[in-house]
Amino acid sequence: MFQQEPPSLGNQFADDRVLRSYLARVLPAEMLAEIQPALMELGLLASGELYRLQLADRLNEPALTQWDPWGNRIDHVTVTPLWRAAERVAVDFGVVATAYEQKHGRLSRVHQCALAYLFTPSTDIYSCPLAMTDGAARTLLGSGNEALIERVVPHLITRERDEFWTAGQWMTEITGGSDVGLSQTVAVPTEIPDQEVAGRESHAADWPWRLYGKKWFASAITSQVALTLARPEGNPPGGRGLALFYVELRNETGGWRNIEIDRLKDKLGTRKVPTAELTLAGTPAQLVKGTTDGVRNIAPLLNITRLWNGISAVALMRRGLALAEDYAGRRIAFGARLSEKPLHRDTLSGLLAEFEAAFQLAFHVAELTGRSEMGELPENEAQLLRLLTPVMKLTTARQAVMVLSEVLEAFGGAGYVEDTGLPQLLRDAQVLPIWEGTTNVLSLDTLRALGGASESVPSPLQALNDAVSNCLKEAKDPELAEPVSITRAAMRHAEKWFRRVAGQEELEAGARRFALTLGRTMESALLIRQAQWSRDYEADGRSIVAARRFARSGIDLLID
Ligand code: MFK
Repeated sequence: MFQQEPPSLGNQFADDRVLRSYLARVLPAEMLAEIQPALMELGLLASGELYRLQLADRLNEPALTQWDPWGNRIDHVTVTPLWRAAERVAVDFGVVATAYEQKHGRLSRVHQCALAYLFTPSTDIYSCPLAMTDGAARTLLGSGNEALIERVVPHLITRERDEFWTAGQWMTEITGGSDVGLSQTVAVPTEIPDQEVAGRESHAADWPWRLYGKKWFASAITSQVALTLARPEGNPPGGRGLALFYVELRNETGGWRNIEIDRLKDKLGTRKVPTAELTLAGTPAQLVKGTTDGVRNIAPLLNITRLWNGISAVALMRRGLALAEDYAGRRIAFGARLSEKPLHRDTLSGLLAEFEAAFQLAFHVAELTGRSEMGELPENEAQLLRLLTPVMKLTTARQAVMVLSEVLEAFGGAGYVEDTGLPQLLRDAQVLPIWEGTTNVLSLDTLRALGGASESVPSPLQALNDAVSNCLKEAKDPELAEPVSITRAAMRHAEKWFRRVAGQEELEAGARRFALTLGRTMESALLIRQAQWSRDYEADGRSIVAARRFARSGIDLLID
């Protein structure tokens, strides 16, 4: 009887030419030598123990038990075995901590993103609570709230398993999904009896607000703490009338602090993540920073989780391609291995080019984020980071959905069959363009980052133009001449289009094509730079092939 050999994974660090070549270019050799053993170890876990557990754990899902047998409301949530293992691995490898220890200064973010990239595909989106934890740490550190920084941040960035807390983010409400300013949760000041304030007998003085409302999509509800938005009574409508609050989910005896879990969300993918619908029924809370401007104050969290979204997008693409490439060497059809079939090879190399380009952009934003966190970004590059964060998130998320859909097809029917574990890749990827800002919302954020419409080219766009030119300057190989000229033309076209439609309705109507064009243009430029480096220092022409393929695949999506 015929039995098909399944795809298998090698060490996910050792086998990843794209990651290794990138790290070799951007990291000093001593740093790479120092961090490489842990990356190897994580690459081995990702292809071995964690991957096996992921396949074995396929049918397990988190569960909510709302009542005990005796009529008490308990809202007990269990998570899957892989999730429990993933937390331990994340803490041991410092998947959040590395970015805050800053052992390697501005490159610590790149190091952390390399860990997150290796960690993500075999851990069933445990990256969600890690992204939120990272975003909360960054937000609190920037808030100037010394009491919260001292009390909370050490738990978020620790390498001690028993000390580790994850953070949640509760922004989304049924009224205000993307339009967060429509949120209806209210914050009411607590009346604190004088003697409590004086004697500190209760915790009322530590929790001067109570929150009332419903959150429609709270991130993993297993977190110890959360950042959320609510409108202090009497504040005006809109995002400016919201304030940013800090919440601890459970009291000293483990009971919920006036939080009810109405249900876990029943989603297309990311099914292992216990995202939930909540009622806040007088939840004790503290202000993080002022009584207004909640949207602006939570923005650092959004920008970090958008970086994670991009790293997750390239990590899932890489996983799909690793499996598809391995399988192509094993599967025989029409008289030969798929890897020997020109059409199959051509299909995979198109996907590889998309992945390589996306990888460069996601990690470039990590580089800029790391420099920003060290206070090393000049104004023009700070504007570039603000612009590239939404551009990168939306571009890589769309690429992930396209690539993973094709990856499933590369397995034929097996890609559509659940117990191969493959369909989960596409389902999980499909969330990437939705949460943390949809493609359209982030296209509008791209316009916001450009400072609104203006007749002249705004300086963030100039900063992007400069960044593209700097990358292209490095290309000397004649094979890169064509991609260089396509990329230059796309950048010029984007600037010209922006100037022409400034102030007109066409600007908003075309914002998505514009943002994707910026994303793909920057990806192309970065890939060209990497390809030249790889030819010069590694005598490897494979990224040149990818750069040529990517540039020809349509990077200018604007329609005049
Ligand atoms: C692997 C990852 C796993 C993730 C797991 C997720 C699980 C949880 C699921 C979710 O709930 S995901 C939901 C995430 N939701 C969003 O991302 C919201 C999407 N909507 C937006 O991003 C809108 O653009 C926004 C809510 C920000 C619009 O709100 P407003 O109130 O209309 O914004 P406005 O008035 O333009 O901006 C307010 C201020 O914030 C402005 O500053 P100023 O007050 O100084 O003028 C803006 O410049 C600033 N701002 C907005 N976005 C910013 C920002 N600043 C920096 N960076 C940004 N991204």
